[in-house]
Order: sequence, then C-alpha cells, then structure tokens
Amino acid sequence: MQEKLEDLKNQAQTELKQVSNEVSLQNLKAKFVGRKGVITEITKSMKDVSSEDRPKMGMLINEVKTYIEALFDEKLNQIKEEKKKRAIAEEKIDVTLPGRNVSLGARHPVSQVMEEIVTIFERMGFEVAEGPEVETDYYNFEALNIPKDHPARDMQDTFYISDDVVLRTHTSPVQIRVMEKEEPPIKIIAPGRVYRCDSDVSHTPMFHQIEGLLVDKNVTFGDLKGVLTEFLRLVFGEGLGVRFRPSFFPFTEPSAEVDIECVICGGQGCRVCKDSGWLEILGCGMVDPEVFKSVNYDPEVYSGFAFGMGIERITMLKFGINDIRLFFENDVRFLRQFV
Ligand code: 2NL
Repeated sequence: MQEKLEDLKNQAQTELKQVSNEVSLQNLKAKFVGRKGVITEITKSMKDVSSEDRPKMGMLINEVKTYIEALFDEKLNQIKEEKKKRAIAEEKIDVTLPGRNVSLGARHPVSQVMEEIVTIFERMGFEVAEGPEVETDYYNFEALNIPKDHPARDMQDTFYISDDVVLRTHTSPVQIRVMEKEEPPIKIIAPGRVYRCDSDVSHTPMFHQIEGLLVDKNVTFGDLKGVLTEFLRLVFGEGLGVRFRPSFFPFTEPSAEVDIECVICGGQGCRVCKDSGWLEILGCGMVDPEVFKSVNYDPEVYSGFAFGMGIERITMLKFGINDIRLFFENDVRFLRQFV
C-alpha cells in the first residue's frame, strides 16, 4: 500500500504533463483526489490495515493527497497564466497601422455658387431678403403686373395649392413684401428656392434663383448696366464680353436679357451656345410703374432696376455640366468633383 501511494505521486506527475486546459485538468484531478477517485478507493481499504499501522498509513494518505492537490493547483495557475498571456498577445494594438480616413462633407455646387453671388452683391451694398415659398396669387402674379391670361399663370407652369395659393415661381414676391413695408432707398437681393411645373435636361420642378432690386431717386438703366456688368465679370472673369439685348417682362419696362461670351468655346461657337458665341445668363429691366403703384411708390418720384437669374444654369455654365438633374441625384461621385 505504501508503494502504491508513492507510485500515485509519480503517476499524477506524468499524467499532468499531458494536460493543457482547465477542463481536462479538472477531470484528471477528479480521477486522483475526487469523491470517487483513487485516493478515496485507497482510504476505503484502510479497514484491512492493522490497527497499529493505521495511524501511519492515514498520515501517508493525507500527505500524498496534499502533495497531489498541490501539483494540480500549481498546474491550474500555470494554465491560467498562459491563457492570460495569450489573451494579452492577441489584444495587442498595432500602433504602426495607418489610420482610417475621415471623409469630410462639402458645400453642394449650387450652394457654393449661390453663396459666391450673394457675397458679390453684399460687397456692393445689397442686403439679403427672404420670404415664404408658399405664396398668394397676389404677391406672385398680381402685384407684379402679370395679367390673368399670362401663360406663367397656367396650371401647366405653376404649382397651385388652391385657387389663389401657389408655390412661388420666382423670388419677386419677397421684393414686393419689402417694398410694402419700407420706403426707398431699397437695395436688396432675394435668393431662394422657386417652383415650376417643368422637367427635362435643363429644367427641374424646384430650382434656385437670385433676384435683385434697387429703388431710389434718379436710378437709370446705366446703373443697371454698370452693376450687372461688374457682377458678371467678377463671377466669370475680367474682360468677359457682356451684351444687353431688348426683351420683355410684365414687371419691367424697358426690359433686357443679358448674354455673356460663351465660356465653353470662348465665343467661337459650339453646341452649348448653339453656334452663336453667346450665352443667355439673366433677365433685367427698369421696374415697371405698374409694380410701383401696387406698393404705393410714386413712379414720378422713384425709379429702380431689377434683375433675376437661375443659379443652376449659372453653376452648369461655370463648371461645364450638361444635365441639371445631376444636381439633385446627390451621387457623391458627382458631388466630390466640387470640393
Ligand atoms: C429672369 C428674369 C427678372 C425681375 C426678374 C423684378 C422684381 C420686382 C420688380 C421688377 Cl419686385 N422686376 N424682377 C425683373 C426682371 C427680370 O428675372 O430671367 N429670371 C430667371
């Protein structure tokens, strides 16, 4: 029995070497010192030991049990330590890895051009005015001398909310509202969204516009030409060719359309300028006396000029974009080109 106990120590040591995880360690421990283990078996056979040898045997069994338990404890600590080291090794941060890119947003090209134009007029002393996008028939048409049978008033061209409420088709109503409230001198620009029932490569149901209005005593068509020529050369370049062509609007008299030298072909003639060498860029004129009467300004005392332009069209010409719908698809591959 004594020999058997000594062998047990060696056997435990040998078998422990094969063990590499906590589960098999627990199983092996049970085999030796568990409730149904070898030591328990040996303890049971104590009844066959003579009473004089029994105390010595008892002590030996305890000593072997303690020894084996210590072996297992040591091995358990070892396994736990290795497990921790492995976890730390796997968790290690590689500080040499390149960082992830931070992608920055940017202004939409239409917003960029809008802001550029607003800034130019602000530097000339114009103030920004804003107003509602849902307007009454009065502010959108009537006050602007647009007659009842004018094609712009047609359901085909204007979004009607009800009989006399519309989505504004231009930002002119903003200027009517300012003139109703304030006396001249007036020097404002009205940037914002406008709506028209129209959709193709050069028209979208919503687009952006900037209108301008200057009212004072002795304002002339010469003032209008000076302001707009300077503005167009700041946007498209020094020395740019600019021409004023007679036209008609119900709210201005006389009226003109302004062309610039084609920025695509340099005036040589191309598809964009339809071989004319000129591009239509904005509309303008001297405020019609009928409009002044709507806001109770005396047309004998005051005169003024007004102008209006579409921002998408200017942005397309500035960047050489041939389809207006690209602005509203919001495909980042398109938008990224304008950062
Ligand atoms: C164009 C033409 C224009 C105006 C807008 C205006 C406003 C008031 C009085 C008189 Cl309150 N006129 N605005 C005048 C001439 C032309 O726009 O082609 N826009 C895209």
